[in-house]
Amino acid sequence: MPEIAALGLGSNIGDGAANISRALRELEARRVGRIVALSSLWRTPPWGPVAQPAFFNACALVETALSPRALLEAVKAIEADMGRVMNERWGPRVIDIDILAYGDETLGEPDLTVPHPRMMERAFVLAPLAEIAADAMIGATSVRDALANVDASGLQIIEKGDAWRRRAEGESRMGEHIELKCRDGVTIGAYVARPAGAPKGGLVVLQEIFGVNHHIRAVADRFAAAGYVAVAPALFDRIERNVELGYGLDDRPRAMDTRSKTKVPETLADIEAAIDLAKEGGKVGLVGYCWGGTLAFLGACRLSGVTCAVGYYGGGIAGIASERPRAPVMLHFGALDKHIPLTDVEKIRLAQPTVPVFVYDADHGFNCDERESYDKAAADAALERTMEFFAAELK
Ligand code: A4P
Ligand code: MG
Repeated sequence: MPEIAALGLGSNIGDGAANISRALRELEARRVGRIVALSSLWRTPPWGPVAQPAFFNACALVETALSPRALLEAVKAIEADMGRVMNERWGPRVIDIDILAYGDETLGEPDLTVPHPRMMERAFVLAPLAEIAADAMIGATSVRDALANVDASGLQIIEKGDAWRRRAEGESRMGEHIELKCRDGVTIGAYVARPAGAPKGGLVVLQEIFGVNHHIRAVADRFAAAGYVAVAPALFDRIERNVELGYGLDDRPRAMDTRSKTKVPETLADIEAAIDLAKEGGKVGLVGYCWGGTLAFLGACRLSGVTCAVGYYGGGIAGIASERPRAPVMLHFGALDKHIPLTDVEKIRLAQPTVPVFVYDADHGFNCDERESYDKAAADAALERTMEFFAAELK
C-alpha cells in the first residue's frame, strides 16, 4: 500500500523557487512518488548556528510506494545530482530534502529518524506543513499545535498557494544568467529571457533598489512570454555582485545603501550594454520600476538605441523633468505613493506635455506581486497600456 510521506524542502543558494520546483519534478520523474499537496513558497530566516542567507522553504506530501529507507536514498540522490556539496552541517545548500514524516511510522535508526527529530522546533518546517497537514499528528502533538508553540517571526509567504511551482518551472526553463561587457571594460551580470518564437522586439528591464531579484526575473520572463527578448542588467554588480533583496524591512537599509553607491554614468553604461544585447530582438524599449522607472526616463533622454521607454513610479523623474526624451515615453504612478507626491507628478506633466502620464489608485510598488502594496487592478491596467505601447513602438 502506498504511504503518504511529508517532505521538507529548503534552498538558500541560487534561485530557491527554481531549485525546489526542480526537486519536486525530479521526485515525480524518478517515480519516487506523486506530489499530492504542496505548500506556499516561504522565505525564512536562517535557523541554527551558521550565519547564512535566508532560505526558501516549502513542504510537500508525496504518495509513495517506496520504503522509508528507499525514499531516503532517492532524496539523497536528487540532492547529490542537483549539486549539493556536502560541507558544513546546517550550512547553505542548493537543495535540502528532509523526510519529516512517513505515514505514522516511527524509525530511530542512526541515519534515519522519522518523524524528523528537529521538526517540532522549526517554524520553517511547521508553517508550510501546517498549510497542507495541520491535523497530522507528530507523536502526541498536531502540526497546528506545534506551530503555535514556536517562534514564527520573520517567516514570510513569498507566493501563496501551490501555483508557484508551475511558475518557477516555466521560469527556470525560460531565462538564464549571463555576463555583459560594458563599454568601460567592466563586466556585470544580467538575466536574459528569450521568447519561444520570433521576437517582437527587445526590452531592457530596469530593477528596483532590490537587485535583479525573483520579482525582476519574473517580470523579464513575462515579457519574454509575450514575445520580447528581455534583458535585466544587474545594476548593483559594480558595488556588490548578485545582490538579491526581498521586500521586508530587514532588507531595506541595504537596498538604499547599495543604490546610494551607484553612479549615474556607470549605471547608464550598464544599461547601454543591456540595450546592445536586447537588440537581438529588434528595436529596444526600456521598462523600469521604482529606481528603474527613473532610469527608464533618464535612458530615454540620454542614451541612443532606445526606441521607447516606460517608467513605473520613478521617484527621481520630477528632479530631471526638464530633460528631453529622444524617444516616446509612457509613465505610470500611484496616487497613494508615499514616496512620490502628486505635486511631483504634476510637475512632470507640465514639463512633458507629450508624455502620457497615468495615475492609478494604488501605492508605490503596485506592480510587484511580492510586495504588500501590490494592486492587481492597477498592475493589470498599467500592463495593458504598456503592452499596447510596446506593440506600437517596437514593431
Ligand atoms: N537523516 C536522519 N533522519 C533523516 C530524515 N528524517 N530525513 C540523516 C532526512 N535525513 C535524515 O542530513 C544528514 C543526515 O541525516 C542524512 O545523511 C540522513 O542520513 P543532511 O540533510 O544530509 O545534512 P544537514 O541537512 O546538514 O543536517 P540536518 O541535521 O538534516 O540539517 P537540517 O535539519 O536539514 O538543517 N534554516 C531555514 N530557515 N530553513 C532551512 O531549510 N535548513 C537547515 C539544515 C539549517 N537551517 C535552515 C534550514
Ligand atoms: Mg537535512
